[in-house]
Amino acid sequence: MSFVNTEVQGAVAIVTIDRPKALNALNPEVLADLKAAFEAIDQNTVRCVILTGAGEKSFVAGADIGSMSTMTKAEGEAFGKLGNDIFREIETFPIPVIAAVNGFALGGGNELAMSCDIRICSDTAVFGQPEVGLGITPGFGGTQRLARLVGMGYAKQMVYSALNIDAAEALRIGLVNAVYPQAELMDAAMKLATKISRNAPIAVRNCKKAINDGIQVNIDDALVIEEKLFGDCFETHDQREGMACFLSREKPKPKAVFTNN
Ligand code: DAK
Repeated sequence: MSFVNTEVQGAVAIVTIDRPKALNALNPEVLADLKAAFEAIDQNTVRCVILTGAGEKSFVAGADIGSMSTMTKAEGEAFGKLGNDIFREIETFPIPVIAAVNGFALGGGNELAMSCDIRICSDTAVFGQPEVGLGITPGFGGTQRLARLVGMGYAKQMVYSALNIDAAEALRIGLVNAVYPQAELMDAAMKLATKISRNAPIAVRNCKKAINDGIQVNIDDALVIEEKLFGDCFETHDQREGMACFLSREKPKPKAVFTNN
């Protein structure tokens, strides 16, 4: 039995973490299933992924405290690496990943959402980094990605205080892009994913890579990264078709297979 289910609707894959009895908390098995689920996505046919949690209460309520409570230093380090590796795989997954945060996103849950490209949430969502209350630091990128997303001041406040914030506050500080009534969240995620999936796939992939890689380096090097990825779009089917269709006022048909020709 897997703790992660994948459903493909058209060009969108919906990946659901399915351990609702523990509020979808991440134990080593869930992390392994999550890794397997992403690796099984057919990147030739799927153009956008939605990541969410099963049930109405929780996206992911953090790393599994029961599993962690007895870990040795070596096991803790290995667990941190397992999480960091899969979160980084999601962050650098060639196609966009939308987190549809349907409830608690605490600790590893907030960190998982932050490894996605875009976060939208339900009006019931709760975000926080409670780790210091448990005697640990955030271990799946929370000390790094939160500051990059919302700025150092607010990130430090959340991490040091271990206080949770609600959906409206998450929207105000830019942790999420939009808030929806719970019942409308998945439709909104699907609408956005479908819009993304209809755009030129090589261009969308190159945009993700340009933004991700460029943010890590100085502006001069970042612009070189952009130039290279911009150049890579030329002579592709999508560039030829997209521009020809603009000129002839027809609707472009993005190519389904990802080859640079
Ligand atoms: N782990 C394990 N089980 C959890 C859980 C979690 N994080 N969160 C909830 N559950 C389980 C509860 O134990 C309960 O199970 P049963 O007792 O029914 O068997 C069930 O889910 C329902 O939870 P509650 O009964 O507590 O539900 P409530 O609505 O009353 O409260 C809550 C919901 C989310 C406020 C509460 O469950 C809660 O505070 N949960 C813990 C949230 C939390 O502290 N999350 C952060 C975990 S720490 C690292 C790697 C990773 C990390 C750090 C370091 N390295 C290796 C360096 C990451 C750390 C974390 O994420």
